[in-house]
Amino acid sequence: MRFDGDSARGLLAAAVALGVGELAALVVRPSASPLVAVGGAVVDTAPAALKDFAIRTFGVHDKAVLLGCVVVVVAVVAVFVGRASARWPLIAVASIGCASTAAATVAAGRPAAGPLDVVPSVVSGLAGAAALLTALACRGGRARQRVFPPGLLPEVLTRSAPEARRSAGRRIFLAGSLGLLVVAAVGGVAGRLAGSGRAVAATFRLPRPASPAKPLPQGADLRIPGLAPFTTPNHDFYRVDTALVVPRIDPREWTLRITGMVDRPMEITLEDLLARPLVERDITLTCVSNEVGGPYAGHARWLGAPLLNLLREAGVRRGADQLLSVSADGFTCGTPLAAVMDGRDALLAVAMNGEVLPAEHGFPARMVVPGLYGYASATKWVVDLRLTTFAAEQAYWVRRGWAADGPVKTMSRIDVPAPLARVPAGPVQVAGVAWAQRRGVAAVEVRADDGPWSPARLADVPGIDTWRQWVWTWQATPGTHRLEVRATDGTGRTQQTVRVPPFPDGATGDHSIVVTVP
Ligand SMILES: Nc1nc2c(c(=O)[nH]1)N[C@H]1C(S)=C(S)[C@@H](COP(=O)(O)O)O[C@H]1N2
Ligand SMILES: [Mo]
Repeated sequence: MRFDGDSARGLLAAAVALGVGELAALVVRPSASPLVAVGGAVVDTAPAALKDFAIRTFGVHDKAVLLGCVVVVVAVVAVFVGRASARWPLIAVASIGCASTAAATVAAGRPAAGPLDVVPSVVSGLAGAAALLTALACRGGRARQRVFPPGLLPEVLTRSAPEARRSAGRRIFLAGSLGLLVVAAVGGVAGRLAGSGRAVAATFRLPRPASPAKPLPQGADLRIPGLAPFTTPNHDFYRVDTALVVPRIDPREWTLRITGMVDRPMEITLEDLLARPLVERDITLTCVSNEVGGPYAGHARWLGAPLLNLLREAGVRRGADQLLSVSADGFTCGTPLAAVMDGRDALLAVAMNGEVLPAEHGFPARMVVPGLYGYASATKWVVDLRLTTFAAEQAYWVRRGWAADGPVKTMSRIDVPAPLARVPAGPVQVAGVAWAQRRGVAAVEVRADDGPWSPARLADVPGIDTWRQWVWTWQATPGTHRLEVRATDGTGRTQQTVRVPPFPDGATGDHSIVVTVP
């Protein structure tokens, strides 16, 4: 296919449409942008295997990659529309209309969408069509005559004008479109940045915990370079969610409803929540999508209200077995009620490592339940707690085939040396983390080249709900070697060595790395 003026016209129209759509979304609602709405719908409808692949391959960049793909698809379609526009201008305009209507429909159907959410898509379509028609008019020739009856266009754009004035008109159009594009691009980016600043502006003071966490034991952090620190700083904490745009919630307007199978439905404000006795606990959070040796695990000290007390106040009815939590962007999580009520530190958290929750991690409030993977327990931007049954309602990932219950599997990981590192001969520190929330890590063993297992030295831990650092000294000899780790939990069970992928209930298998000793 040749790239020519027709294709360029299509691309220009698409770029103007997308840019204007972003700009309009700034005024309406960031997630109402046609790009974000369609991207979000793709996320929600994509098959589980594809999502699994995206998380595995692109990691935290999965969202950028997805939006990039949507833009590429739009660009390809735009080239075809541009090429068709010379012969069939009305069909080209109609297809822009269809695309914009489709985007508007998708935007209106997104969770938490209001009636205004169609506006960015509609405005975007109008801008795209206007850009295409103007470009056609500038081009002149037969296509122009077919779309524009004589006398409709400004004289500078028409044949009757002298060539010099006509090309001046074309230049004005080109400059105008480029100007619009720059405004839209700059406005879009600046708006998104301003949006991130807004949440920081409206924040709140954290109360003191009624029940502070025990100080971390001296030896919790082995402080080995390259080893994940015991407490993960907030800005390094992994992020996994379906939100293409981070929800920005005004804490003054936030409320949490407790409904469903309860005797006394409740609605509490953030002020109510902060006035309750809050507890502070050390809990390690892990993601079911984490591959063996993967990075989706982090540790933080959380401050929050025990869910148990809240639910007791609401009065859970007999028969309920699922706590369905709903986030401001429509994501849902199904937590076994038994896990929330069995006395573990299931929290409605407002702070992470001494700071209000970062926007990316659920500001102003999220759930944290030790021992369950995040998809089944850790709803960020939570606004609804619905008491229900597993038989009656399925949560977001369960509808997509993931297990309804999500207990964390015992897992261990080698952080140092790095995979494929070159290490000197002689004693080498091999170190990493292991986790088995709710059961605790009782032992970690390491071996080289399928030799005998040796016990690693375990760091101290504050309890059974956190990960545990470990270190082992290996006598390295020249050659290429494979180092392998496995953990045993507090019940005496050693982690499953059979390799299974994350879908549908979490990966298993021993982590191993290969290193070279010169
Ligand atoms: N609203 C919302 N909450 C969510 C998710 C999500 O997609 N949306 N993902 C869950 C998953 S799969 C995990 S592993 C944890 C990750 O929490 P983090 O991003 O703070 O590390 O959040 C959970 N809470
Ligand atoms: Mo997850």
